[in-house]
Amino acid sequence: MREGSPHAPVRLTDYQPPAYLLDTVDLHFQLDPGRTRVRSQLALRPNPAAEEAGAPLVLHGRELELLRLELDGEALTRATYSVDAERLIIPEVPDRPFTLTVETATRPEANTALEGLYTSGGKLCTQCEPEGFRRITYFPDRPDVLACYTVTLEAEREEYPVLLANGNRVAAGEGEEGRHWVRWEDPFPKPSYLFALVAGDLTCCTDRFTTASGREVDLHLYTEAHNADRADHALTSLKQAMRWDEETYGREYDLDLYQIVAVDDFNMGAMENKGLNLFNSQFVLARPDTATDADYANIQAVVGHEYFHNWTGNRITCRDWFQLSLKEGLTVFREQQFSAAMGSEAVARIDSVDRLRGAQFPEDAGPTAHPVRPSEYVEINNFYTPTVYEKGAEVVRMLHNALGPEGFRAGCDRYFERFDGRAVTVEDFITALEEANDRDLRQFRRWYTQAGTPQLEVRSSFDAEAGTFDLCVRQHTPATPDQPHKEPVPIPLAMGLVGADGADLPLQLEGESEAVHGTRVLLLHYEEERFRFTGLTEEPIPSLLRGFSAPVEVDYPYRDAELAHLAGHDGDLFNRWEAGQRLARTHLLAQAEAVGSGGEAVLPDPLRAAFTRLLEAPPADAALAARALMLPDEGQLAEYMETIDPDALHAAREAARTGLARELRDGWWALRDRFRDTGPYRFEPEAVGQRALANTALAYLMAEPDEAARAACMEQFRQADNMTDQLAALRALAAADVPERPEALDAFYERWQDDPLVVDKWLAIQAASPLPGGVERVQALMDHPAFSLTNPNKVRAVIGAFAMRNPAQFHRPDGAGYRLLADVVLELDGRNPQIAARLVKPLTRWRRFVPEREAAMHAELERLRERAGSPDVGEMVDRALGDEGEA
Ligand code: 0A1
Ligand code: ZN
Repeated sequence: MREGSPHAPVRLTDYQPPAYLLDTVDLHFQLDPGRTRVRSQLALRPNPAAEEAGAPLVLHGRELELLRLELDGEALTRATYSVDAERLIIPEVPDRPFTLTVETATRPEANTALEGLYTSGGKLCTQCEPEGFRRITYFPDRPDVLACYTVTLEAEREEYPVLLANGNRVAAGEGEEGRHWVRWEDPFPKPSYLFALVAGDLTCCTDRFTTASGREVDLHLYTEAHNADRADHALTSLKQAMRWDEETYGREYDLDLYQIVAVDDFNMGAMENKGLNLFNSQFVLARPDTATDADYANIQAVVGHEYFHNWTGNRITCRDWFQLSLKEGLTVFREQQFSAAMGSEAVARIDSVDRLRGAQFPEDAGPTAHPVRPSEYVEINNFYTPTVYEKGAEVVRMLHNALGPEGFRAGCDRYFERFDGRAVTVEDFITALEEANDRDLRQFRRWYTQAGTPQLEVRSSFDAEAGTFDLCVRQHTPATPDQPHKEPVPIPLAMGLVGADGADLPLQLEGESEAVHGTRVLLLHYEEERFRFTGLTEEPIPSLLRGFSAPVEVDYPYRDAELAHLAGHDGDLFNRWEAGQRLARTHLLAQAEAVGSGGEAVLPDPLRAAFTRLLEAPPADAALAARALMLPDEGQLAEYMETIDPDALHAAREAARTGLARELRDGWWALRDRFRDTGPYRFEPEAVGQRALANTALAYLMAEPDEAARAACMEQFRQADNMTDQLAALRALAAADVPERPEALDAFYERWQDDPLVVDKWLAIQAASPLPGGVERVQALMDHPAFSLTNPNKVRAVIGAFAMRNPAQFHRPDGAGYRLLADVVLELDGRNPQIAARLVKPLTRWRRFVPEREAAMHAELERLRERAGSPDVGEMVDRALGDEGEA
């Protein structure tokens, strides 16, 4: 049980430069899964920039066995240092360069937290960001201490024929008793969080890349032998990313070797360790029959993301963890640009905005809201959030749009030049942009320090006689924890005025001598601003926030006909999609309200009309068409309800979905027939879009599963030569109460039971199925031999899918869903607190729900507060309970 609040927060304002600098690190690992010995030699010297001279030397360390400690070759006696659960402190060290030798032991096999050195599927591997290195040896484990590493790995040859670390392989040899060793040298100074090693029996898939300046880079992707035929797509993606970064940012890769290793047990998606990326196998392995289009797209994005970190994160790193978004926001933005360049720009934008609104907007509106650059934390692992990543990327995007592509590139050039090899702050990045563009971005900095999603209230009036159209725009950011009062932020509002024929009208503001054609950006600075457009001969429809030009919520009283017009004609493809979503949202919320007051939900007429039009003339880009034909999900709709009633929302959405299925049946069949056959599997935008469209049609047909639909679905399930189509059929069957359901689920498991990544899909589909009995289904899945609490992918597939993608079942009125989630959190709390803490998230929004759900969620949070021991879960629960948490 946690007593009071034993974990003191770390504050940005307490930052102090390190008292000692590190020039080189020489590490020697005697690898063994049971007990690994680590000898470390640190070449240290006092930091001339330190606040005080002669400060104690503080090294971090956790769960380590200390075997030896020497300073300049002399053993330190017990009286000359102190050591506790978190730190080793040597109060007196020389006032000149000195060498510290530390020998420690750790137990990789017993490491269930998957931070530091651990085992995964017979391999030994590491995860050091953010504070995992301190579980390997005593060390100044902070990102502003950079050093050059030499690493010698020694292990049994038979079990661990492959020994990898960062940088270049410089030597190797035989040891005694069947052991061997390999030495690696990384010429680039790096912080400890970018250290990595891997030891195991791995197959190497190779490729090559010639950089723009003509250097040859070896690309090595390591997998287990049976997965060697799943490496092609990741290697292709890596080469695309390398080329793209050269062309777009002028950034070349800097080592002669780039290594990627796939591991099955991984807390996150992937990790950008210098020259040796570690990937959750989910984000690297793909073959058409085992991976879906979504997997292919994710792999391309994540491979790109980790590669882009080489400059934004590794060459230039973060001074402290408050600056996390300096590397993550910027890298997600670069990843988004890359994904857009590899496919359809509008679709890429829709998908990233969907992620932002699905996860970040709710976070920003709840008790765990925090600024892109937080000012304090208890457990930094809790701050790898949608706000730091996705909102951080939106802030960089606004800077990009404000400066223009050339200005932004010039600013980035300046940033790379000025700060290469250093650990810096968000402030340094913005200053580089300002200087290169001779611009003042002072007000812009607020986006980093102020939490909450700004609400833009836009009102208009048209004066036919004068030919003027007035827009009044007010911004307001709701209060968030610890930030009751908000300042206005600069908001680039990209907009256009759409005429009756669907074309953009000329935009001429009062006082301007010329009109602008197409989109223009109104830069908002104040709480309220007014704009008068002149020279209009017809009443326009405003198309606001084109391309989602800022991470804000727009409130404008659109009429149905206006939204329908925009959905059909807006020149901005993002807003064309957005108009359809807004129309659907308005009506689904109205239906939910009706259900809440005892009525019955129906398919609203404007929705039927909109879908009829879409089915008659779908947008030319099939992927875009597929997204336009999807109703906003319950999670997103919930955000717009005053008080969330999950049952009413589910009933309203189901009524619309089944209504569309029933009433537009011929249209769905025709759509499916038209786009079904995409030939042999290829991951290309057009084929991906067509599969998405045909499978959207199948999902609607299965929403009202008559015999023909069931037969077609089963046929697709059996005949599909790719996982995208097979899984789409299985998902539709798993969501329907039809006799084919168990048959298909069993056949799928039978076929794929030896393939963990495919089994994850099988688990997730069942956990996310809205059919009644969700809690019992999840309990049964947890008892299934395929499930394991020690593998984060399995936990995410079952518990994550249930709690985050199955609102109808998770929010069961008796609270059984909440209880189940809290039970799992408690089981994981002592083993893998990072994963446990992430699962608390859905409960943190308890205050938004109807009273009985609110009470049931609250009760589970109280139980967690009583029983959970980790600071990770403790911090999440305390924040969720707010003031009550401090009692
Ligand atoms: N820097 C990685 C994300 C990451 C963070 C923490 C991890 O383990 C605790 C692992 C990966 C990225 O942004 O890709
Ligand atoms: Zn990242």
